[in-house]
Amino acid sequence: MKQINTIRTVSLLIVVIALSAWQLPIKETANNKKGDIAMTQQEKHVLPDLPYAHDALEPYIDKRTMEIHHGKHHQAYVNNLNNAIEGTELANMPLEEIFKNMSQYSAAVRNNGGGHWNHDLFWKIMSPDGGGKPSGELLAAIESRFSSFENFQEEFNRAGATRFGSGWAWLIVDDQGELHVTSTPNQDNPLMDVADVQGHPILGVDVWEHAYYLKYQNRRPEYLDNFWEVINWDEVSRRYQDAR
Ligand code: MN3
Repeated sequence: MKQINTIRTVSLLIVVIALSAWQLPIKETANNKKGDIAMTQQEKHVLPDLPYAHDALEPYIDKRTMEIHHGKHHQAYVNNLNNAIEGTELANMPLEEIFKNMSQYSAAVRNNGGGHWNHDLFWKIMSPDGGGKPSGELLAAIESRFSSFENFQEEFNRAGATRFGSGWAWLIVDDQGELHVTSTPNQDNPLMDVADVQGHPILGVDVWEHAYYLKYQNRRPEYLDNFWEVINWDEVSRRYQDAR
């Protein structure tokens, strides 16, 4: 019995010593690690899920384009953005805040921050149940600003078709609540202080070749015509109300 007690005590001691020896350095590492992980989780931007299947926008936007566009291009913007802001003051700043002073930051933050934000909007303002026209206040505002919905479509398509090289066409709401059609090069957007025309985007179309080339090749205007078939007007209207 005494022997068992001694063994028990010795074993317990060994366990306690082992634990404290193990815990001290581990605890420190664990704290550091935990800190890093927690910060990292806070800092990291993540690729949003598509709100529909890759083939859901067929026949207007093909499955393969959606797979590459979302899974490769958008993912790359997210990864490169995270790399560009890691350990900087921008790591915990919302993109919209960064855009306000975009001219002060690097091209990597501008291209990849814009790329992430723009595509996040793009996936959401499309839907397999989209198309048609908006209704209510947004339709009234479009008709009042552009004379008719058809005129607005023409102006928007023209903005997309005439944007030289890569970029985006937008419908934005300015500080006075007025609608404007505009376009930006590369991954810029109208929230950025570098944009010629600034405002809050409520609708945007990606006119980079990667958005349409597999299905439409060089026929950007045809892609733009078909884009209207997948616009999620409920989401655009929601953004219109938010922006005002
Ligand atoms: Mn794109």
